[in-house]
Order: sequence, then structure tokens, then C-alpha cells
Amino acid sequence: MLLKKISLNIIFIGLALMISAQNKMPEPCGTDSIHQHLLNTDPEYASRRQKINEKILDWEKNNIEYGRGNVLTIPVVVHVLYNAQSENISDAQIHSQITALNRDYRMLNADISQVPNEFKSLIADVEIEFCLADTDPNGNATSGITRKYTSSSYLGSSNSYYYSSQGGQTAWDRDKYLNFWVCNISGGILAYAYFPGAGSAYDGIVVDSKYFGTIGSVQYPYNKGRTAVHEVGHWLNLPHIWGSSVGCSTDDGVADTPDSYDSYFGCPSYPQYSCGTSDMFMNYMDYANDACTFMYSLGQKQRMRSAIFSYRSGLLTSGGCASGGNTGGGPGSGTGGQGNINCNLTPLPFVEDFEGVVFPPQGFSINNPDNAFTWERNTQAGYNSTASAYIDNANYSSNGESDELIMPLFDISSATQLSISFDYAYKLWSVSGYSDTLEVLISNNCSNNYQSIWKTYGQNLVTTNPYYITSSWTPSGNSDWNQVSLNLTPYLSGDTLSIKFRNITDYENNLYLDNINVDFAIPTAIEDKKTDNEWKKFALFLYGGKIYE
Ligand SMILES: [Ca+2]
Ligand SMILES: [Ca+2]
Ligand SMILES: [Ca+2]
Ligand SMILES: [Ca+2]
Ligand SMILES: [Zn+2]
Repeated sequence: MLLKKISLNIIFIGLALMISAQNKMPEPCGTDSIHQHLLNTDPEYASRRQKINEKILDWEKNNIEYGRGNVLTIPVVVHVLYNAQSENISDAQIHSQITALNRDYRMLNADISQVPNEFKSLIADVEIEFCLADTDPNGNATSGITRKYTSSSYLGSSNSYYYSSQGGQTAWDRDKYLNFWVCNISGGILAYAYFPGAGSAYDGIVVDSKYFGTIGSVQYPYNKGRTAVHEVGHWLNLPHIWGSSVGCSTDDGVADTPDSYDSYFGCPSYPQYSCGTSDMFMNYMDYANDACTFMYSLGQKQRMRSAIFSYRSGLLTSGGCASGGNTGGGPGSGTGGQGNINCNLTPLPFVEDFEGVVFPPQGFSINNPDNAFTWERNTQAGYNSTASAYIDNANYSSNGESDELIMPLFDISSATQLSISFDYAYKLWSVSGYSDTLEVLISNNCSNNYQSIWKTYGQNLVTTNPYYITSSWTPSGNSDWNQVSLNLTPYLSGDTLSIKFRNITDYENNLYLDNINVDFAIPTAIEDKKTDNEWKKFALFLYGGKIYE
């Protein structure tokens, strides 16, 4: 073990010195060198990596539609290992790192607006959130932070960091927690991470305490928490964006990130060209300053999520954040994807047209119990627009499975009358009598006691003529859509109102939803319409949605 420790040191420092000698910046990330070290020293590591990569790529190929609108939450433990007191960073500094991770992995970073136009369509909300563990591996309450004095001043440069007997801290079960070790590292290395396939004792991320978080002891130009953002990318199987080594023949294996010759440092001006393409140097997996990296691509999102589903899926049922995680976790920490009600109130009136790229939109959440197909944003169709929410029932072969799109919680304390209207489009696949179902449910007082106020299926749900098509359907224009208005006045009890849309799949055809309006005004124009369908809807409206079509 001592020999291994020394060789690891030599590789780290050797790499940094070698690159300095070429008059370049020192390599700030040690991931490639420890990866190479494992390839050299652990004969099974290479075959494990190959198998895992095949599995991950296979998952990606077969699950291209999965995992949109489905936020995955990763429980985190931070082990602080300090020699100098300055390395014993504060709880607040640790919380600031969790907040930064949630900011960037949910695309909530303000500097996302700086992404050049040519890459804008590739920007991803990775839909991964991080919570500081509230429950330790023994089921006891925890702050998600461990602290320990160590006599080694460069603990992170050796593999002592995960040996309790050598001044380090034993990993918490890596299948249930993302382990961060925060300590001093030598050789100009800011941090390093292990790709999927590394040994369970040391699988995790080591970050120098001067580059962890956004406050306290953090040092410019790595002071926006993006060292850890970058390392989590590695931990979820993302290589550096330019590939594993310098040149145009190595790439990161992600289709939508242009190949580049080498890393970028500092804050490059746009554009920069290499290997025949304009380079995406503002990507988190490059080496530019924290202030100058601000995006992940859709392909990288898919790669990271497939790493979770196919290799690190224990995180999803970990119980490490059983009570929603510790405070300081940032936006949505610990509650993503569970369909929990967000008890922050949203004022009325309210409109959602699904034109924004973030999905589910701000304040919305999704309940997707089977982690498979669910509500997504569609950019092929919308009423009076080209974007809507939809669910791919055409490919969703789990009959009876429910997926809920839950709206923000509304403040109804001063409402005396209220209505909801929405546009939707639906066509059946078959003439067999099978049908998917759309249902609207409401609850008061921030409770989980929902009641159904509208539920429609079969030819009553169909909005088109002919009423079925034996292929995956996209509306071709406004005439394929219907509008529904429901009177919510009978449900104005208590101070809050939660509304959700439920799709129950029957493996028929796609359902589209757009232009949800929750408004104090009670529409009257509907009275002028004369068609049977409109009269039916008007009757439905008058009776508060309590009669069914
Ligand atoms: Ca390259
Ligand atoms: Ca690429
Ligand atoms: Ca589902
Ligand atoms: Ca729209
Ligand atoms: Zn790296």
C-alpha cells in the first residue's frame, strides 16, 4: 500500500510539473492521472470500465425518452480533513457548494445567458439535485458533514484520505452517498474524481478546501463552486470535453460537444476554433475559470443520467436524505421528482404556455412513480405556439401507469371566484376501445388529499377527426386542439389550492397540454357557442366540473 501511495503521488506531481515545463498552466484536475494510474495498477479496472461503459451506452440507446421532467436527487456527505485551521471550512461554506451544485445541475445559473447562440439549443437542465445527508449509514441523524484533524499537510495527494488509520475518513457507502473529501492537495491540483468502476473504498471526489464552495476560504479564479460541478461530471462518467489526451483524434464520446484539440484556461474570448469546429470552452468539463464555464450539453446530461440509472442507481433509494436533506441545499434540495407539494405560494392569476426551455416550469413538479415515460416539454406542437407539455403514450407500454404534472401552489386567500382553462390535443392509436386518460385533480390547504374534478378518456377525449391514427401522433395545427374551462369557485376553501394534471397511460397515443390559465375571471364568451361540444363544456363549466362528458 505504501508503494501504491508513493506512485500515486509521483503521478500527480509529475503530471503537474511536466505540463508546467511546457510553459502551460498546471493541470488543475487530477482525474485523468488517477484514471491512468488505476489502468496501470489494477488489472480488473480496465475491464470493469469497459463493461460499465457498454452498459451505460446501451441504457442511453434504449432509454432516450426517459428521465425528462424527472429530477434525480443525490445524497451527499462532506468529510472535512484539516491540518491548518484554514482548511477546517465552515458549514456555511459547505452549504454554499451544495447550493452551487443545485444551481448548475438545474440550469438556474444566471450566466447561462452568456452561452453563445450556436450552442443555445444544446443547453441542458441536467435535472439532478444534491442534498446534504440528514441520515447516516446507520440510520442516525447527521449534518451530512464529518470533521477530523489530520497530521498530514497534503492528505489529498495520497490515498490516505480514505483510511481512518492514516488521518483520513472511511467512505460512507458509495452506493448510497456521494462522498466528498475536502482537504489540502499539492501540485496545483484543485480536485479529482473517480469514474464509475473504481473501488468502493475510495470512490468519490477529493477537492482542495480552497476551491470548495463559493464563500469563506475559496480562491479566485475557482471561487464559484464549479470545481466540484466539474468533478461530479467525471464521477457520473463524463470525460474532459477535449478527450483523454491532447489532439483531434480523442474526443469525449459525447456527440453534441465539438471535439477540441486541448483544454482552455482563463477566460477565452468567443469564438475559438480547433479540430475544424468552434469549441465549447464554456462547458463545465473544460478548464476555463469558474466565471467562464456555465453549461452542460444535452448529450452530457444523457450520459450522466444513464450513469446513475445503470451504475449508481442505489443513490435513488438511498434514504440518505430521508427528511429532505439538511438546510443550505439550495433550490428544490431533496424534494425533486417525488411529486411533493411545494408549500411556497404562487400568486394568481397564473398562465403557463410551456414556451420557456425549463421543464417542468418554475414551481411545477412531476410525479413519475415508475421512473419511466412521463410529462415532457414538446417543441413540435402547441396551441397558437410550437411548444407544449406532452406525454409519449404511443411508446409507453405500461397500462394503467399514472404520471402527474403538479402546478405551483396557489394563494386563494382573497379569491371569491376562480376558473381554470387549458388547451389539449389527443388522438387514439386504435379502434379497439383502449384509451389513455386525462384527469384534473385539486387539493386545498397544502394537503395530499386530492379530489378529481374532471376525468375524460376514449372518444370524449379525442380532439381530432379522424379519431385515431396508427402511428405516434403530433398535432398539425390549432384545429387539432380543444379548450376546456372548469369553474374552481366551488373549491375555494382554505388558503391554498393545488392543481394537478394526471395522465393514465393505456399505450395509445400522445397527449398534449398547453396554455394553462388560472384566473379570477369567469369566462362568458363560451355561452355564445352553439356546437354540442361547446354546450357540453359550458354545462360542465357551470356545474364546477362535477358532471362528466
Ligand atoms: Ca480532442
Ligand atoms: Ca464530443
Ligand atoms: Ca411514468
Ligand atoms: Ca405553448
Ligand atoms: Zn477534470
